[in-house]
Amino acid sequence: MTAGRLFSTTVATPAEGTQPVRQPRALPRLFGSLLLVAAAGIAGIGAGPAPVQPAAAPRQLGQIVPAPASVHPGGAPYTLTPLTRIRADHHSPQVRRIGAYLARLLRPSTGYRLPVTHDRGPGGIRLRLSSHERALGDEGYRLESSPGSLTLTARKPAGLFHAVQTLRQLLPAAVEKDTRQPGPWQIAGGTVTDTPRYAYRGAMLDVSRHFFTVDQVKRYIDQLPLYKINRLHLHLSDDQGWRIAVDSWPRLATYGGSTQVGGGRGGYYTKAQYKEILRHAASRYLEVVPEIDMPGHTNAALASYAELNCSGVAPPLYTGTDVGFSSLCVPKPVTYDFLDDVVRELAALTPGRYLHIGGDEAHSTSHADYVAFMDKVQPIVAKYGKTVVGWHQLTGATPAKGALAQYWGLDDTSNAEKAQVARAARNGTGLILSPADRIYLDMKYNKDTPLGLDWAGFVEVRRSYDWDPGTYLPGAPASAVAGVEAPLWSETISTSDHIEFMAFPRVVGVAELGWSPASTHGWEAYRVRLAAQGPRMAALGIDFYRSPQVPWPSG
Ligand code: NGO
Repeated sequence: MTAGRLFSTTVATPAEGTQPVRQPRALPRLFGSLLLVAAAGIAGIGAGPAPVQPAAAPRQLGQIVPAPASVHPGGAPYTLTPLTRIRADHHSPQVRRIGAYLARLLRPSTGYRLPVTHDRGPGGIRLRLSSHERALGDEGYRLESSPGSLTLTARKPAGLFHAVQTLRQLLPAAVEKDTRQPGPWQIAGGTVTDTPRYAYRGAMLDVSRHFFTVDQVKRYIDQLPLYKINRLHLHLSDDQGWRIAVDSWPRLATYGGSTQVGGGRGGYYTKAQYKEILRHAASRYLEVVPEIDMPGHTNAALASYAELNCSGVAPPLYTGTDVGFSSLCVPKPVTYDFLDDVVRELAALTPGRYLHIGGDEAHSTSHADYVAFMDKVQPIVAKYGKTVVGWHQLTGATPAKGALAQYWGLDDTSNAEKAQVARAARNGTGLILSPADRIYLDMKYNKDTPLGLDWAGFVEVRRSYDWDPGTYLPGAPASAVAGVEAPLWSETISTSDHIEFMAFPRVVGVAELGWSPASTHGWEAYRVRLAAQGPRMAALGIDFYRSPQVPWPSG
């Protein structure tokens, strides 16, 4: 239990010098327990009851999720007023867009005009980019709050964007509402300096088993960045549906995308629609990782083109939920012409660096064929300038240089399988950790959860949070871990409400595993901070699962 780092007792801000931390006037019950935990952390005596001392940090600064690397509370708060300006004091259009995004977030609930200006005057909310801030890296930021101004500083725009998310969380939850609220709108005095633990902090959405519209995907894209998630992996093809238009093989989408689990209408993204998703994701600093699953999970493609089948006969479309029965025809040359076209078109659409080639559950492909297939496909991905990502079965073949393997095993996956992944990691394959019995968002929370699957067991909120990516896979060097990703498979998921109920709040914990220093990790402190996110998620209209493990505020 090391929550003490969140509540550093050093109380210095450049603007105001050193001041005593002021005790908040009224502490809600939840905050009281958070302070006990924090005080225990400061004293280094574990999570038992402890006196609240030396002084309480202002409440908001202790509630940020993911926990920041360092928080120094201090001084009087910054207050938003009807005259507040947002000063994007940099020529970068990205900074101006972040300023406009912040204004759009704050205007409806505050009712203030919040003009976004380019001047460098004093006061207001200042968005600064500074190339000198090396320590802030690609995504880090500093937030300094004092009565005179609120200054966000970063080396890169992504850092400023994350700073804006912290700023949101420092305002009352009602700021997230889309109608005017009473305020006051104060941000506790102090400094937050923050950088992520991992560069890869992902969420995956399976748009194949059930199709999700552009608007549904955009809604999820709007929700994830609040917790500093920075990758959206889209599972674009599977047995039940091919969801992205490919000009050179048009039936993939028009026929292969025409249904879904249960036999509904399905759908697919035209290239223009897919670009709209990409644009929206980019505006939220989310890199999209597209996946075309192969050589298994390919019934939709095999049904669309007879020549892709070893038999030359196309199977019917599939609307069930079995896995492992389909395979591209490894010996046929047309398979690689097909994949060259698909990868070329998808890579051309993709601004991000990764292209996910699946590789899981190829139960209808022999091992020798699987290895031969991966040897042929990975160079195609490289040829079109992308880095391979594959499910961890890829480590049973020869992962390309620089590839990432996505581990989706369980705590009790065989040692041999874990060892194979760890060996690849020692040989330079990076790891994305998605242990299914920890962070598969489609696993039921408990036996009564109306949605989801349970093949990996029930995954309550604590279970999804209470593990360490750095030490999870025995024998894998901590430096091989690129990050974490929470997949949401959609066999039973077909609406935005479903997405939100299964993802929230578990994806918040995954975000914290990906962002926060290991030293801040601790369930007892986290559950209290997570509880404080309840009203914020509710204000955003997110229908999250009210886990009994979390002391949500009543009302
Ligand atoms: C597995 C399987 C998917 C299922 C999912 C359901 C992987 C990588 N392959 O995860 O096809 O949809 O479980 O939880």
